[in-house]
Amino acid sequence: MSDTICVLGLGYIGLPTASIFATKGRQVWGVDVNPTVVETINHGRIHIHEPDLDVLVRAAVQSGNLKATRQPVPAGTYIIAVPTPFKVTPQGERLADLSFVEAAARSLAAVVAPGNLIILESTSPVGTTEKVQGWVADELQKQGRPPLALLYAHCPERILPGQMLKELVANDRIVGGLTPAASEAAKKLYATFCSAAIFVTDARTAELAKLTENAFRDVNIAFANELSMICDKLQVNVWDLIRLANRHPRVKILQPGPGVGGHCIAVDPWFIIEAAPAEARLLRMAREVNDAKPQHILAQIRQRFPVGTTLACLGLTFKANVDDLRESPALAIALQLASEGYRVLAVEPHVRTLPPASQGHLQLVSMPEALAQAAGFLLLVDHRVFGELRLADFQGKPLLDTRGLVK
Ligand code: SAJ
Repeated sequence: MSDTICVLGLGYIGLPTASIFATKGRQVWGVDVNPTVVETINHGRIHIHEPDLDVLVRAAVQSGNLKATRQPVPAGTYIIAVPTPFKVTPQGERLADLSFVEAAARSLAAVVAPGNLIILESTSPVGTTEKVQGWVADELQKQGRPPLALLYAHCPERILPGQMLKELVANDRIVGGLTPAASEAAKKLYATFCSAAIFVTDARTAELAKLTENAFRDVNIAFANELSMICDKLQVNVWDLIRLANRHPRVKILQPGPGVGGHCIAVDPWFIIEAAPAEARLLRMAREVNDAKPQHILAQIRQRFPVGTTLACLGLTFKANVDDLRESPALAIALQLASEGYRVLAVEPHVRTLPPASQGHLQLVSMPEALAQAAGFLLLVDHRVFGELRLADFQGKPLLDTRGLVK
């Protein structure tokens, strides 16, 4: 049993992680509170989309090493990989919602044994690993069990949606234990599949490192988005500007777009802002700039196209070459236009059916259908396939290209 791994949360991080351990010969129990997810995985299928993940999960389940269940199972190592969203207070402040982490941690009290390693992979505010330790201890006490000597570490995931399986193996990792023994145990565990360097630090540094990485990207995207708004005002082509500025050896500006989506970059900086509101001024401003970008795009559309116009949105996903519509600024823009009385067509080659909330508001069409029916075009996602489009393809109809893709 000490070799067994129990992964709590079978989502975008937990499922690939559980599966890769299983394909490396470890006995893995995957735990999820959703019975449909458990059943799907036990049939060797997946409930999320990520290139090649289906093959990995099928191999893991068929080998007999990965089994899904609804309750934690006794194991040597527990990995918590549940969501850490934020909640918005009536005053508009965003505060980390650790309820899923707390529930997962408390659920472990029924199964843990002395010497077990408990790893928090979920992106979390500084101090959460210590809280996990507190929740497990509290729950043990409530259940009348004696305090146990357990090892705790934070090992943040860093994999990029769309390239998860490659990055799971190839990215350097940071492990931060509450004790040096916990760090060493966690390092040994990840060396099972991680072929890159594994750096050891303390839990608080590991927690802040992960948040810092995503905040760094958010600030840099905000710089690009702010530049694009400045350029709109000064009538300068922002794409030409960035291309030229990036010829400087120490300048590397990212790309503007219709906003920042997904579950990571638009969330994690808030965990730093919550902890150090007076200091994190730039981080807050970056979040506000990126969150305001869809409104800037909407204002441009309203200026160019009267209500009632048939518009074709090219791309709906939260970023290029993925089929993930969660927290997508492109989808939010398309739905907002539909609610204002535009007729909105959507060309989204990565999506076969729209989520229920979008059905009836947007109409999925092919590119030729969009070209035949739409009076105007909005390029919202820089999917590789749209890179083949040329201005001439739009037959003189107006195009608002939020990604600077069409030449
Ligand atoms: N975006 C731009 N312009 C750019 C780059 C991105 O507008 O130049 C937009 C995208 O369109 C998207 C959003 O930003 O809406 C985020 O996309 P992303 O590709 O930058 O990042 P994510 O959210 O898919 O994944 C990030 C990654 N973090 C970093 O690159 C520092 C990934 O490594 C993390 O594991 C992941 O967050 C996570 O789970 O935290």
